[in-house]
Amino acid sequence: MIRLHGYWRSTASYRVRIALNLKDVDYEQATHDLRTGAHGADAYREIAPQGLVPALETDGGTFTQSTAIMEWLEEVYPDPPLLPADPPGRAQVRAMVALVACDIHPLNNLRVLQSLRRDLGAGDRAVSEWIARWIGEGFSALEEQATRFGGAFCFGNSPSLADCCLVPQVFAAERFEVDMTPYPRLCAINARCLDLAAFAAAHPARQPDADPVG
Ligand SMILES: N[C@@H](CCC(=O)N[C@@H](CS)C(=O)NCC(=O)O)C(=O)O
Repeated sequence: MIRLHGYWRSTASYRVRIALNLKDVDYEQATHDLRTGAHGADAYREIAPQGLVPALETDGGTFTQSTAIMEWLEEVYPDPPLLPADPPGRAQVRAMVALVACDIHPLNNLRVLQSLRRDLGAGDRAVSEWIARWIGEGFSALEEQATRFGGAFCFGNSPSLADCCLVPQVFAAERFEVDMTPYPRLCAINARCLDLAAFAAAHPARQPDADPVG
């Protein structure tokens, strides 16, 4: 049994959905609506003490933090590999993962944006500039790293954990209307990924808890 606790529009959950799909692992989903604060419920904190999504319940334990979950998947389901075989390659992929997961995403997630508005009095324009700044700084560096180490994908010519992080972050950038034209390589990799069934099936709009279109 594998149950992914997530939310359709959560980019950290989206990362894990991609990795599960790439490894062809069956899973069920439990949704926690971030808009209503459902992720803060006591019952969910029993599963995930931080009250954040995603969390992965498995027969081998319950795990939190999307990057730890993806590394667990890599160890338990090694095929296909989402990390290169050689240590330098693995370090480069993990650096790209950290760039997105540690240096972009935390600055733009829901509770930080809520705090900017509520605690610091930021208005819509200031919040938009904040989001664009941190995504822009991160994507500028990631564009360069993907140029140095990438081919068809962020690293080399097969999908890796770096792509599992890139695609959801591009989704967020587009949702927040960040200009993506300075990052042609990231845009090309994102498009190539979304052509693959594993990435397409993980897209927020295709999740059972997604808002109906229209
Ligand atoms: N570092 C964590 C981040 C988890 C996280 O912030 N998840 C977001 C959704 S993408 C969340 O639960 N946000 C709720 C909130 O900020 O209140 C991970 O990679 O799993």
